[in-house]
Amino acid sequence: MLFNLLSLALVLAGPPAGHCHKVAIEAYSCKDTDQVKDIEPDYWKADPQSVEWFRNARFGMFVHWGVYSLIGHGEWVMNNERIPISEYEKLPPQFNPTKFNAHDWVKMVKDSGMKYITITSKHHDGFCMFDSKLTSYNIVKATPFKRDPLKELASECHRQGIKLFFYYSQLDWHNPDYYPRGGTGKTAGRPDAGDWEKYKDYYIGQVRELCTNYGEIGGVWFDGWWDKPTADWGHDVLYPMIHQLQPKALIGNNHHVTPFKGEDFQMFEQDLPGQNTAGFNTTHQSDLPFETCRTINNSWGLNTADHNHKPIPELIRYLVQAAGRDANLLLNTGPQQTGEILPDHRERYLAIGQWLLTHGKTIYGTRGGPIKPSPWGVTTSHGKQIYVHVLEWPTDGILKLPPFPVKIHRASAFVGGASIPFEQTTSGVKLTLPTASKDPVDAIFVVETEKGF
Ligand code: H79
Repeated sequence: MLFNLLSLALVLAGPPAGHCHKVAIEAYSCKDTDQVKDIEPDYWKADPQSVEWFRNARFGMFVHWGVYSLIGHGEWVMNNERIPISEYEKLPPQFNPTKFNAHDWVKMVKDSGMKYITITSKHHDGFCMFDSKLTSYNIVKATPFKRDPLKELASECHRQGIKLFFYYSQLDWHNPDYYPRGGTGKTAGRPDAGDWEKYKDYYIGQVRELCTNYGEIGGVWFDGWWDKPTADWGHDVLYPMIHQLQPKALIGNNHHVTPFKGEDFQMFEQDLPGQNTAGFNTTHQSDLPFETCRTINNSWGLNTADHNHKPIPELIRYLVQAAGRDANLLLNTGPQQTGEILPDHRERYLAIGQWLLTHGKTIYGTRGGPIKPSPWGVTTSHGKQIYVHVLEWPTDGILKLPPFPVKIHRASAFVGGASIPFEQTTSGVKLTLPTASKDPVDAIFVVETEKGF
């Protein structure tokens, strides 16, 4: 249906054959590992202050938006419905999200208590949601919209004090040089030939554009590595290049394996650190900051059939569960083809923001623990204060905690601040929870200790 609406021929001038883009830092074209050794040590990691900022931020918005949003069957539609490139290329001429309003998005993010946005600059379908000189398969050159939404978003983020991260798919179902193919994208109709080195030039060059043309960015969030886990992806060049161009930017990669050298945070998809409902979150937990991404319904890109939006209390409790495991929550939305955020999602984000207005002190700037996540809930801490988040109320109203290695001065209800009885012995700590503090979302108590632990 959608494909029949317009039969405009789209000129798809990819990078001219044989043209090699000079992309990364000097070492790039050289395979000599000695050159890699020469890369300044500073370029292997992000500025520690911005890593600290990230750890404190705790809550961000993930955005999956692309020409797939026109179909409304999620961002994998090209692969799942076996749409060949020749058909998929009919989407960009129909993509005209004139209701996209960067100011409005960023304001909603602020009002929701989120500190950063991570948005798809290119998903697996290969279509670029930013102005790229390396392909005309991009939103400025191939759509009637002609605007660069990432530019508009970057300006608004700078204006309103929100950090902007770019999701970038290393996997590409459109570029013919993504060859040999990986595990997916085999029905795109590409010839069985291509030049992997050219693809690396292309993709690293695009990341260079993202790190050059949008002012200061918060970081780059890679995905798709798992499509070709044995390939040479040029990370030894890619990662230092990003840190050189954007010293404050954090690098993360959704490869589902132990973090690689040069990465600044470890991510988990649809699972809390330590959980594995998705099946691929078996990775060892590193010392890097954690982030977990989660869908509001069950889809990343717009899926018009998926109305299974999680209730607000469940989302708040997930944010609390993430913070209790020392992880940020990156909560996803798939905007519509018009450029608008679904009202069902907007309403949920804003409700979390309302909750954070009164409870944010127990989330932002905290660290997960010191008591490990338990069936009754989690703890977060800030200096001498330990915030006890009771998610399952104990039947007898007594919360039993393991022994504390420091003296407790006081225990109180977070809301209202009234003291509550506590008992500290060498075998453990007991808090007597007043029924008046019951809260079906999260009942928070503050334990003040002599010194943090
Ligand atoms: O962008 C969203 C999804 O489109 C993308 N990542 C999120 C953030 C995504 N791609 N795939 N998946 C999510 C889940 C499927 C993963 C699999 Fe595999 C790829 C299953 C088999 C191949 C990686 C490798 C995980 C298991 C093996």
